[in-house]
Amino acid sequence: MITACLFDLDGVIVDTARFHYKAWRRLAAGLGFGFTEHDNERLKGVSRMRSLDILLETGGMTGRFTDTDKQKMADVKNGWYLEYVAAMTSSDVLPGVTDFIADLRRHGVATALASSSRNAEVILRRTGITALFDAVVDGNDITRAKPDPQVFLTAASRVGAGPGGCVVFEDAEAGVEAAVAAGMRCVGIGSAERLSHADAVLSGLEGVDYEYLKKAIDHE
Ligand code: B16
Ligand code: MG
Repeated sequence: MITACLFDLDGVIVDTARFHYKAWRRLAAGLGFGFTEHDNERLKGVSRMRSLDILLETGGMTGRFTDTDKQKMADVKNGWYLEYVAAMTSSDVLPGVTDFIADLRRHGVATALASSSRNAEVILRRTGITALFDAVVDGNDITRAKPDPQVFLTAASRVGAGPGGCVVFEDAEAGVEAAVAAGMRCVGIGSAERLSHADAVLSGLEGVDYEYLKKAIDHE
């Protein structure tokens, strides 16, 4: 039984991961070190301040800055990120997302956004998809970021669903871990090797509908 589907934002609904990467790489360049796409994988799904710590660790700069310096760096990165986001339109919604969510709702499945990002609302507005979700839970509503299950448990309770009836869609390892910790089923979006703890892995949501989802996660 599927009562609710909970969607991660970056990497599942929209491809903002490339904007996060561009902004973090720009910050790293300013600090004098390179930051590769491979390095960036570790930042997916985790909070802004944890991302900064991982970035500084990659550049061998752990412990070099005060908390105030780090807050300033995170603010600068976020300013650049928001400049990139300001140029987004409805064409940035990933293929299949709108049709899939509409089909879920036709079948009476509740839908919620469950993102670690504090910028989720602005991204939903820019791309015109706020109305696709019965509830929106983001980085402003939680105190513990993924891999903690808090964001998914909060989203489930907002739509009145128990964890056992929820299916999470996630592109980050930290997010899959969070879904498993919440006692929910999880569809990974991306590489099966990287997201090996998910119940099923898809390359994206294009062509996916409610019936397809039921078959994909049906292990019983
Ligand atoms: P912000 P998600 C996450 O969003 C991103 O994957 C992660 O890379 C980012 O650091 C985090 O949001 C915080 O984002 O700086 O915008 O608050 O994948 O959970 O939708
Ligand atoms: Mg993500």
